[in-house]
Amino acid sequence: MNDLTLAKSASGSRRTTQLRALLASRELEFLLEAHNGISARIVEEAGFKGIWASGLALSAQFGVRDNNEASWTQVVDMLEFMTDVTRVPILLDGDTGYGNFNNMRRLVRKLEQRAVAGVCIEDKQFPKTNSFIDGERQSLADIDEFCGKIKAGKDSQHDDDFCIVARIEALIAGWGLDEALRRAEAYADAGADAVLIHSKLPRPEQILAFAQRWQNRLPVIIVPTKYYNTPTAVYRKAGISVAIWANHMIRAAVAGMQEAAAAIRRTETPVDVEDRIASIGEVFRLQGADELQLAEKRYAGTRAAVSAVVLAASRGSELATLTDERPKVMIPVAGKPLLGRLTDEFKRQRINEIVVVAGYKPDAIDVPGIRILTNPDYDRTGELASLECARSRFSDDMVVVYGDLLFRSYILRDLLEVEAEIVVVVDSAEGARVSGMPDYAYCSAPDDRSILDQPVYLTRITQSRDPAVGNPAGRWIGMMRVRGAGRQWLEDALDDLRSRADHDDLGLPDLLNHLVDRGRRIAVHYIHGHWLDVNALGDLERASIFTSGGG
Ligand code: SPV
Ligand code: MG
Repeated sequence: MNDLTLAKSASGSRRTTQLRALLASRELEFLLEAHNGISARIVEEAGFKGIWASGLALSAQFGVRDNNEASWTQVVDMLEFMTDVTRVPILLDGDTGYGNFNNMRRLVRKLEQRAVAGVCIEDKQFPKTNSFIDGERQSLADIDEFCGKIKAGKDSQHDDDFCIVARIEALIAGWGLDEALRRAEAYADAGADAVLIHSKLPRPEQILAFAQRWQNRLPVIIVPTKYYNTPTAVYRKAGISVAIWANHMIRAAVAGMQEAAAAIRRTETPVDVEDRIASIGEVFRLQGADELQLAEKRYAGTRAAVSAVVLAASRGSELATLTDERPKVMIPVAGKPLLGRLTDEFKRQRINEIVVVAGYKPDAIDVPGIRILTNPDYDRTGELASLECARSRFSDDMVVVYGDLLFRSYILRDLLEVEAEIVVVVDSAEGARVSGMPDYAYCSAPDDRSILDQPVYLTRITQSRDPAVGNPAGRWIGMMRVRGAGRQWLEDALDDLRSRADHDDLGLPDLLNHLVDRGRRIAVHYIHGHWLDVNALGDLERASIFTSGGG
């Protein structure tokens, strides 16, 4: 459910129609109070078929009294937040209608515009006071004037099913049952859709006496705040239509907040309350954060999250004493470790899930924002085994890269634009200085920038030139992207290769060759220089020139 603006329910009926059905239902129905968007959502999720937008609770969440201190437009604005995030009908506690018949007319029109299903008005004077504060001292509205307000409201509604509930305060104000019934008759004649009979006694006898004499001429709504412990079977037997739990969400929120505030203040830490309060994730869920992420993919052209797997297990013993205490990827280049430079590049492309497979001296890896996994057999296994170590963190879109690479930012940025299941980055620059063991890439076509968008596929990677296969089109730089079905290809290949006797010696080129042999199309993304890897001491000087903009 995340069309947050729908006025209709999942069943397709309008909220007004649903509220009318609740009032007409032969079952006892329940509304629960809500006072803002998130509480409304919680009430709906709990399974309530309707919401009571309580004047008391709405005032309280604003931090003001239930005396019409909040303006009615402030109330209606809050109702819009509530109807935006729910589909069940909302019955507004509209106090006295916020004025005379004319204010009532405007109120009804505004409520319809905001998808509120009905309004309950009480026969007191504006500004009202909550019924539980000196109820006897409150003067009731003149019956004729109040009937005029009901009629004006009914005449203003555009949707026939919009409900106007007439609330009778005669019992609260100490007038007795006969006056309550006299008023109920008059309000029914004026066109009310239901009556709400309110009582502040701790037992239900007043409302039961009313119900017995009223005989359901219109549906009867009750608010068992003071007589809350009456079994609901009693209401069913009395033929009550709707019981409203009128203030329980604001009271739950107040108690929860007071407890948390006191504990955090007392202990100077949220540690004690952390497990008792909602997680941030739960708050995001109630806000519908997931829906926005989906919408972003659809409308904002935002690419799905890409992750990175960095293979950084080897010591790099060619780098002599520089790696006595740290793996190669932690050697600083112009003051920053290689791995730090690499993760900076990822972050620049909003790749934030970075898994580094360490091996040699993993504790010496100190780079923020990465997840370190370890290949315990790094000294007798190859890159394939390290990649296996990261398998539990594979994602549907990931860049796999050697940890000793330095490259210009555009190389990764452009790679992220390529639409292929698996794509390898191949440098077609002739005569690039080579240290270590180059990975020669043989491809279906050479790098020809005059032919745009020509798909090129990998045919083989070898570590020495192989005249039998022809001329290499360039060097694989040790970076690839795997996405969509490519992830399954990769995992299948890892499974296939596990049974090979030489498994422990295998590297990523063996994996790529196996994929090619299996008929998988590995796309080639050509670049022309602008990268280097660090294999030997001489590379470090080049690396430092490279990072200062040269190379
Ligand atoms: C409300 O919830 O604001 C009500 C019910 O009007 S009561 O507080 O009982 O008056
Ligand atoms: Mg109220």
